[in-house]
Amino acid sequence: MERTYIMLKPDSVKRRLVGRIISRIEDKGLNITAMKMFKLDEKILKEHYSHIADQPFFPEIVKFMTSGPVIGMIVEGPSAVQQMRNIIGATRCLDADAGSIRGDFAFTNGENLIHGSDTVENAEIEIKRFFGKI
Ligand code: IDP
Ligand code: MG
Repeated sequence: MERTYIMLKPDSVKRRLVGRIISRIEDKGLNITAMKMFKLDEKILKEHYSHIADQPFFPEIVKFMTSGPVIGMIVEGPSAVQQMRNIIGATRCLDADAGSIRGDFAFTNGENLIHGSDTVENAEIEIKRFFGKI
């Protein structure tokens, strides 16, 4: 079964949207098979976000992503990676379709509530990064 790494960002927790976001994942028919709440540090963010680490907005992302706890999850199901990307919506809030998590709840490009792996290969790398061997 395909699996993906999902992470509810600090704004999901602060805005008390965790329950509603998890409901959307469950409503879709996907299974949450692991979940934990923890805090990120700059070192792991530089790994996880290596593709944007040289962007001018990266220091703000670090500040945001370390501003409170996140909730990491493994989500499983057929085509879990793409199903979750569809539920999450586009990165930029103005591009995210209504009905997607970001389309319905996010109003900035940085604070966009939720991370989902973009490929099956990256999902396995991210699961290993945040959950170890599981
Ligand atoms: P994704 O989360 O949709 O996969 P990525 O391109 O992987 O998008 O970027 C990772 C995260 O970096 C985004 O979710 C967002 O929080 C932040 N980010 C990306 N592009 C911008 C931008 O142009 N301005 C501010 N933050 C951004
Ligand atoms: Mg990404």
